[in-house]
Amino acid sequence: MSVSADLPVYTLQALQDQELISDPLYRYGEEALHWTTDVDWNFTKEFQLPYQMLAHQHVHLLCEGLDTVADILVNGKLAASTKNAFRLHRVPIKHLLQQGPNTVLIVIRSATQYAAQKEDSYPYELGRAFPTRYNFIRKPGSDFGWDWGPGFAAAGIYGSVELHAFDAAYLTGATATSEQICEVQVRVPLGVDRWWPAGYGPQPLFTFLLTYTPDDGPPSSLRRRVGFRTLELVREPLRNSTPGESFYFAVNDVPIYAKGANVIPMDIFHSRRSQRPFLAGMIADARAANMNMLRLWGGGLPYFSDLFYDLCDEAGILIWQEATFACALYPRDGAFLDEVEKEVQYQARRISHHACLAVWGGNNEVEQIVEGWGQQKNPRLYAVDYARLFIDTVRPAIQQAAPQTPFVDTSPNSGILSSDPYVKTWLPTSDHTRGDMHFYDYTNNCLDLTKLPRGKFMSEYGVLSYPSFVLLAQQTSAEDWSYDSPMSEFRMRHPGGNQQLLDQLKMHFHVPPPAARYNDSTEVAEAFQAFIYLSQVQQAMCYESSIAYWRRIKSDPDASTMGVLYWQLNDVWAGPSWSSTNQDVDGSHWKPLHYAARRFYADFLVSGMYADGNVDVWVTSDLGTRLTGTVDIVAVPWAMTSSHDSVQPHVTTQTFTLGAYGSQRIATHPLDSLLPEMKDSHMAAQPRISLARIFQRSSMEVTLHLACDQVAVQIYLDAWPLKGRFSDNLFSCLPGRDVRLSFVCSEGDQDCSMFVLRRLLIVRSLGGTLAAGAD
Ligand code: BMA
Repeated sequence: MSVSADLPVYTLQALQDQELISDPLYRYGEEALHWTTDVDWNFTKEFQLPYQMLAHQHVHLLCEGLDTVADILVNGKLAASTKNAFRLHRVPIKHLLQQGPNTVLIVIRSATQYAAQKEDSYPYELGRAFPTRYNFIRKPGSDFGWDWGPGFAAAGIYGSVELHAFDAAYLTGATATSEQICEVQVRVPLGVDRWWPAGYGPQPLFTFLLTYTPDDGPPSSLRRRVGFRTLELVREPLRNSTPGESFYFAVNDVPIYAKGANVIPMDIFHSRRSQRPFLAGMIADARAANMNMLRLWGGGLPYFSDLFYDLCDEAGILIWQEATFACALYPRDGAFLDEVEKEVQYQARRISHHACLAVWGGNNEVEQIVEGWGQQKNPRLYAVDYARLFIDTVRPAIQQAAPQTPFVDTSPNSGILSSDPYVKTWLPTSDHTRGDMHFYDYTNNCLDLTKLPRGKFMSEYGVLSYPSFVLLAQQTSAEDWSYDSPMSEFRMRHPGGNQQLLDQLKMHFHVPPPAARYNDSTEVAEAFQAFIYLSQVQQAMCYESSIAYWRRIKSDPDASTMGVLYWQLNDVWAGPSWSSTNQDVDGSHWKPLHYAARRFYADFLVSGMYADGNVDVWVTSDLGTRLTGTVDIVAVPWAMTSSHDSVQPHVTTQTFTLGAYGSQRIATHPLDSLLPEMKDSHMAAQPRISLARIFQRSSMEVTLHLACDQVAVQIYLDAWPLKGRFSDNLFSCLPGRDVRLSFVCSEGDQDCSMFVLRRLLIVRSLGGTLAAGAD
């Protein structure tokens, strides 16, 4: 079987495009296509050699994104063998070329077979969090499957394959043709406009052109855009001799509160969604949610294209850049370390000039494996392995190219005793008094703030939810639509995830019974959609409650929390995960969490918490100016209606003055005082939410007025497949007080008329689903 395809491409993508297979993500496609991982694939290109090419001194074949283990043959002769998807392979082939027709054949070997051979021949066991052997091959680990996505371990080329003919040395940026490295120092005038992360200032960028003229050849030039700023990772003792040390980024000497998320691969096939609209779309999603930092997580393909970093420079999105290691111990034989060194050098040279680059991370959760699994087996062996790879190989390779960029050897980490020599503390990675933390709690009530660690920097935190039904329905069929269906079990990749999710939901809501309890398929589909909606509302409530808490305690000496990057921003299929955006055909589709993120990451945040009969109200600011103002604390009785004699909300107004970048509690009210006579008012049945008004504001924007006859909360609107964003979502509506919002269509060829919106509009609210007594 052979098909033709343009690069970049992956095998299954090419077969799907030629309709030789159906969507690999549909139902059990992953199982049906398992055979494709155990075979080799040939990528062949026949071409006429451009005239005069052989007149040049050198002809190189440049292969970018060759995934992964491959033999490159030119006219049937082996030119090179590669085994690293993260390197640019430069292969001299002049000696194999001929005038006229030529053939390049790239045989990509089965990644699973290769990894198995490597593991079987490795002298001792290497622990990992997932069953697949992803730690024995330099390929994105999550390609083999992860706890949020399927594993196709597909073969492909996510970059380009090009012929380069030249005589003299020329500038290449990251890799010099003959490995000569030249360093260029640029004197920057003192008052140069500084680059700032989003929310802290503008992002002025300067283009410089570097030209190199060798004695024996034509000049070559390199264009780079840079932003000037200072950036530090501040790890210093805390005030009031509080045990521990700080962990925050300071840009131009201003402490930054990092607000963002973790990024997983854009797609199961790395050739897809690497184009500008997708990358710009994801960064726009981050900016729309008031984020200023993204962590490019080390378990997938964290090395994005140059364009991605350019877009982050422009948007003021700081990058926590991780090297490609996660949740496993890795080999340390010479060949492996050599591959890693070359890979990390290449990537560090390629991206380290970007203003957005805040920190380089050596790996994701590898120390946790040393700490856990390694500790049981042979702690010294695995600690030495760890140091050989991350301290003696990865770190120097990065520091050589990016000496100015802070480095952390792992995440979560508990700090270092010294940076030169670089000596780890090896303290427990769960130590909240120093470094960054990863926090997941699948048993306790996610709204119980007493269960949250007061970490210095929460670089991972997450709660599961289901993908939006409108997208899940594209990849499943009606018989799958129940949370206890075999398909829901198949798609839930977090062990025990469905039960954990159900248990958490039961703490907060009435959960609709599973499919078996219904008579007809409509009821089954409706119940499943209600379950999905509840899982998404719960996720948004948990993140809003926890992240507002971690923002509040930034000024608390023994907490000094200075960042939250929640798990995870994006998705690779319609499956249960921690994401805030679903993957949709031509971009992303926001889950309720992403609309909530826009609120809980706002530069100025008013938040409340209930504890011991009291309601505390806080104001928190990431703005560099002093703020004064008032906050209305509105207590709304569930029984409120639109009738004139209905009980009304109780408003308490609180004034405040808040210093720059401050966070403080401005009021504490006993709950009884906030709603004296309303304590035992209960929500009536499902509130009726109606479209009071709708009109076309412009060709791309529709305005809606929603009205409700009862108090309605967690109202979620969806208009899929119409592409666009609501100006707000997951909000409350009070009877007699219409909610006005708009829907702005995304660019592109779609009918954005109010009639289409009205027809597609789905409105959900909590209504009768609240657990009895849960006021
Ligand atoms: C952390 C991450 C990922 C994982 C996530 C959710 O371990 O680093 O490996 O997907 O938690 O379990």
